[in-house]
Amino acid sequence: MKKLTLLIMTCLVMGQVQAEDGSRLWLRYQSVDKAKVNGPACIAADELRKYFRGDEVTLAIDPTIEAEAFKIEGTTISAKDETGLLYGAYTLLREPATQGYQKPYFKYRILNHWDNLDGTIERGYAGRSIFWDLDGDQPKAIDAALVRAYARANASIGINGTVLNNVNASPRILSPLYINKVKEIAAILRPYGIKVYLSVNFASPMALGGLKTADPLNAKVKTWWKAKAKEIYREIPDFGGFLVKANSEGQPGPGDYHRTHAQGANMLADAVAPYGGIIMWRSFVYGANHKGEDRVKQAVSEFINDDGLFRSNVILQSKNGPLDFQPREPYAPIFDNMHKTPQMAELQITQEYLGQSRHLVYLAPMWREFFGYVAPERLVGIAGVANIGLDKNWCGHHFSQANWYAFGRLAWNPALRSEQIADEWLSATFDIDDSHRTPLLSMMLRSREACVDYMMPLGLHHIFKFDHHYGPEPDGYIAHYPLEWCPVYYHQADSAGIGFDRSHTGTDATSQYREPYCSLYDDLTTCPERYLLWFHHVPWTYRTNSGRTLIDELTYRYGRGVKEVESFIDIWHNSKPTIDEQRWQEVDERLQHQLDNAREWQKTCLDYFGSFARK
Ligand code: GCW
Repeated sequence: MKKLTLLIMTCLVMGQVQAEDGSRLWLRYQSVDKAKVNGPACIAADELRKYFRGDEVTLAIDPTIEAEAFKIEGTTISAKDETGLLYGAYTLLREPATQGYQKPYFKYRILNHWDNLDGTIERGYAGRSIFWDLDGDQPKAIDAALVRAYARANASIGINGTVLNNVNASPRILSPLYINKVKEIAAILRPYGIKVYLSVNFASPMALGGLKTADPLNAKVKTWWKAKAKEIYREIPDFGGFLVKANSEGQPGPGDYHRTHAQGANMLADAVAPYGGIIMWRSFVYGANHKGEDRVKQAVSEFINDDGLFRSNVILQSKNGPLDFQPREPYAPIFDNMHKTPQMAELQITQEYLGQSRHLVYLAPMWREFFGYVAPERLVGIAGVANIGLDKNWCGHHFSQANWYAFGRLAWNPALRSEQIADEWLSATFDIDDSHRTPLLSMMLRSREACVDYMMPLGLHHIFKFDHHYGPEPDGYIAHYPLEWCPVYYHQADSAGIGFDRSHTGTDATSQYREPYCSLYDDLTTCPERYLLWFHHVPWTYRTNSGRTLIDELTYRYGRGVKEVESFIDIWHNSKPTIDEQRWQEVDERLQHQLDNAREWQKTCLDYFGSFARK
């Protein structure tokens, strides 16, 4: 009898202990089921009833509070509606001592999924899409439980929108079959305060509607989009709107008909305006119209004449840097040049160029750096290219979860310090005490700078292997490729020196910046070293701030990056006793791999650059 009781008890306890495979993200609350919750039945109430450690909480609807905001007084959370209550509830669960009023900083806090309808994800490194796959030629059934878990994780950090498909968009997403699927997803996300948006292919009226043109000034085209918007809103009344990649990297757009971006965007804006929808129009456009122009200048050249011409429900969405999500870029000057157009920043969570989900690189410091140049008050929102897939731990690397978390927290409050965000995330994600948390925190905070050092220090950029954007290929050159896809174009190394002259003696990209940055970057002696080779072609014998010659400084920085990763491994090994086995092992394997990669970067780049410098 005694034995049996023991067995049953053991099973009960074991049943409660969930595997630490990372699937619970930062939401590892233990259920205590003791709080009495007063107020309306809603998700906030369910979460608090289950997980709040206090005895009683009250939820109150207060119509005078702004949408999405909340107030916590004592243990009463007040908000305009259930979404505000939910944000308040997650805040209280995270920080039980929170008091006072909070509201999200940005109106639009949106994830961009580059998910294709066949289940693959462009630049996804954590498995296949959580939304899409095919069953024969039909869309596969939506996994409602998974989508709900996704919604909960996003709501817990305040994300309020999601674009469900790749910006390289298949026209099929607008077919009735897929609109129905989107409706299903929207129904799961809605109670969590998350709106759905879709990326659309500008030529959809041709591909789906059988029209001969997608010219935005053509009456039939306009009518087609209006009818499509009506059809979508009939099914999904709170649909957010469209995200558009037009005339970029082979995608169709208004330029195909000699129309401007504003003409294209406005035609779509008019279609969704009656329902309160928005158009997020991307400025990531280069190539076609700008042969020979420095690629980092092209967005400004392409869009500047459209400033002031967009409808009020169009938002221009631009990547943080002018090139393409490099480990370090100066901010994109388009943010200085569009004065009458609402703007959003597109940040990339998925680490396409920062070791993907194999390297431990915490991105909050990079995004905070960007906000140091582009003040959040100049933006109406931020979009983050998601790093989420079907992998058990959602993001491939356990520490990549921190980037999803940090994106949400910064969208809520861009003034939060990287350190605070990392600290919150670590505390919620692992069961570690202060003495073990401090070194892990230090590892996270140093990790982005380490990545810059071992990949592309001193302003180097885009010296990645062709297409997969992972390893080094500084000698990359393919004659029949566009020059702006070739690494040699970006570093310009020769026997005299290295770097891209973007000053007034070169491409004059510096002139697109506002003062003081324009002058600061233009002058070799005042250009911050972190952007040195981005803006200048510098002799090998040039003395950097440390007194070292340029080649010695590069050598020093590559070495420093590698040493940092070695130190991360030490930190991780010291933390072994406090981290659960599975996650410890999985991170450890990846750190070893990161070290091998860092050494490969160091060797490949220094051998190659040294062959010019040390001639
Ligand atoms: O970062 C680059 C990627 C492409 C991507 C493109 C874009 C979705 O390498 O895969 O396409 O930019 O942002 O449109």
